[in-house]
Amino acid sequence: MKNSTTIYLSLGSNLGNRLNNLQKAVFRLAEAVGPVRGISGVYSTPSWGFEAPPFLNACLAVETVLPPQEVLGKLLKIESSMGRERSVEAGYQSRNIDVDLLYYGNELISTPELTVPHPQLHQRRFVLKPLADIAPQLYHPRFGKDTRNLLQECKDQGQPIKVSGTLFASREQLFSQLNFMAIEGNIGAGKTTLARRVAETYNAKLVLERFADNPFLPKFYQDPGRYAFPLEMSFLADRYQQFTDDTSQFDLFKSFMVSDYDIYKSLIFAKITLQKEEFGLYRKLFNLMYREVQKPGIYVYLYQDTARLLEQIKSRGREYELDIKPEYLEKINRGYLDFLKGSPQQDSLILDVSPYDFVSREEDFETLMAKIQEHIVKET
Ligand code: PH2
Ligand code: MG
Ligand code: MG
Repeated sequence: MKNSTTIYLSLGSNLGNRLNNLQKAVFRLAEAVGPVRGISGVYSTPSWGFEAPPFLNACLAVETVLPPQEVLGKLLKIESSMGRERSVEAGYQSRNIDVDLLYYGNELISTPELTVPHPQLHQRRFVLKPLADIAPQLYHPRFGKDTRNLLQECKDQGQPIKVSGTLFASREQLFSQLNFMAIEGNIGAGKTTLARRVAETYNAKLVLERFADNPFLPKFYQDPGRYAFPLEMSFLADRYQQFTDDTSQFDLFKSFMVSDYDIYKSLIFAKITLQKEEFGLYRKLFNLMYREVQKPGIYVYLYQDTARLLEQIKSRGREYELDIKPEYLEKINRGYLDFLKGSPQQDSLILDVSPYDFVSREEDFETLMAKIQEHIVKET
């Protein structure tokens, strides 16, 4: 096998969700060029060399087996796959993503397409400052100076300012910052299926609702008026106990937790199924318990249209669910959306899954994960 080389890259964005643009580029580079070995802080920098909105810039160290020309080809491909458009006009233009090759090991390269080290890196604080985070002593093979020296001698007036955002080498690491992702949704929306996929893909601990043995559920679907209160109370008691047990056991080998429910669902259902006075009593108990439970870092609500919910309920064939009416599902959906609207302190995302089939289409699963990422990775 060919020996690998460590290369250094500069990332920049001054359009759109700049932080997520940088993050997307990191993931694509890891896939197309090689493992990411170093990631600098993220800096806000005034545009250099032209009048434009400020940039976010960062630098990466990547280990690659590709030769320089192929690396360059990958960088251009990543830029265009992210929608970068290059116009023929002279000079710099604003861009959602720019990825430049700064160093390729300590090689000196000079071809019509590629100059390495990057011919202007020593004139740019937006490059040198982040580079100094990950490679302060990296030696410039042409100037015989390291990054710190270059930074000290740099005449560029634009001062990079570190921002609070962080870039991650993998989505697993990105999601693990949340500690806990709750996946919610209507009956039959695919909560469990998606939570399982997330757990498998990103090495998360899976917390699933266990309720098949609730003795009141079949009775409730037969006679809701009579069985709603004991049903909701027993759901609450079970969920509280399970949830507390499952979320308090820390698993050293997992990156974060993903659940297919949130304790709040108890209150949402109770509001629909209970009479007013019953609900008042229920809520008192709920609030006492809710204080004690772990809150998710993100709450993802899967929206699915009623026709498909009914289809999916039918195909999983739980007998007591087969008489569920569309109106009931619509009420539940309303209940969830009202809850989300009334809980601005909770970071929540409504994911419309109706155009997707994340069970059998890998690219649909990826699209949904990219949407969650985009929601999480934003400038504050
Ligand atoms: N990139 C340029 C030109 N000017 N200025 C900042 N602050 N950041 C950049 O990444 C940048 C720039 C050409 O690629
Ligand atoms: Mg550039
Ligand atoms: Mg470029």
